[in-house]
Amino acid sequence: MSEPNNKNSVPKHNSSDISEKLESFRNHIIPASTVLILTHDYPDPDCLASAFGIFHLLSFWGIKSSVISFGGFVGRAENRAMIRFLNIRTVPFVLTEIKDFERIILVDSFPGKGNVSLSPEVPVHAVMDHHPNDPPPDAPYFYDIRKNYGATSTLVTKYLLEAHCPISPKLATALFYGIKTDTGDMRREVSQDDLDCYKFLFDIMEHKLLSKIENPDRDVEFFKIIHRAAESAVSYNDVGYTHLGNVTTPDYIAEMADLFHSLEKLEWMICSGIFKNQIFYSIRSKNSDSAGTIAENIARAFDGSGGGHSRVAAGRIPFDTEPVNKILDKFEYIFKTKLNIENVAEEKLLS
Ligand SMILES: [Mn+2]
Repeated sequence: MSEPNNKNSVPKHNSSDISEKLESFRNHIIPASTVLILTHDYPDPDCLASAFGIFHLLSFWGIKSSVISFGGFVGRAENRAMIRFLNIRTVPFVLTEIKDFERIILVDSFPGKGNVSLSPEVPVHAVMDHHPNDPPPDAPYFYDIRKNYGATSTLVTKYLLEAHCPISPKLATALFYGIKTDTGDMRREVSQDDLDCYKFLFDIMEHKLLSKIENPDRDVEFFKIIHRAAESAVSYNDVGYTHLGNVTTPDYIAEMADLFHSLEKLEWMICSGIFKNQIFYSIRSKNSDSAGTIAENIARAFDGSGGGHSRVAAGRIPFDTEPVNKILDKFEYIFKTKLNIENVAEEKLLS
């Protein structure tokens, strides 16, 4: 496996733009010697790979002490395998001391969103994301937000290449997997840059490791969750919905949304579950451009947090003050209204 030193096969799009951004990013971070790289709370492969890439870039620039951290934990078996096989070292957010870090970088997430365990008053220094968020015009931090990108890993790959930072086979595997999962194997929201980086990384990654990551050993709980999801799944025309009850990791909610969404008759799939006094939900759509907006509107009705992309979105709703069943009823009522199915009869999804 060789390291990509020549840039002939490297995506050229917006390279001047990337070079300015890279310079600005560097100026915002250097000369710090301690950096916290933070992702959203229940990290997916795209944010893990992005953080891993930034970690490598910072160490290439001579920063000795940077730490990848997130507030929740990694529940999905594939993502646990990714961390294990690619040696991505992370530190739980509760074990970090903010004051120990001179700089804070958010990847694949945005300041003030409810899915990052950083108090809104703590200043961040850099934000790299592809979610549809707009920083205030006077934002004091560096930001590079590419709403047209399918993955933050694409942006990070371009930074690494522009900086001439070596990309090891393990790092390439992480970034490739980040792009692969966030674009649904190039199925949705893909830019030319995503595709170019995907092809570029394909040639230097470790394919056997990727196969191990994508086919991990699973615990019994996973199969019990599938059973539970299948038993409680209902449909309203082409909208599927299943509520998982209490789950041991919120990742199950996204996983079951993905799995059941592949059912041929469904356009939409919504999955909810309860974790730590919150209702987590995931929304999937095959053709619409409004999953993110719907997730955000639902969250707003409850003082929760939510959002995402046009076809993949999620959110969470706290229920400290009211009984969970009441909140769940209201949650169902709101998503039915948003999808114009409030008068459609409920059927068992798998009957
Ligand atoms: Mn992402």
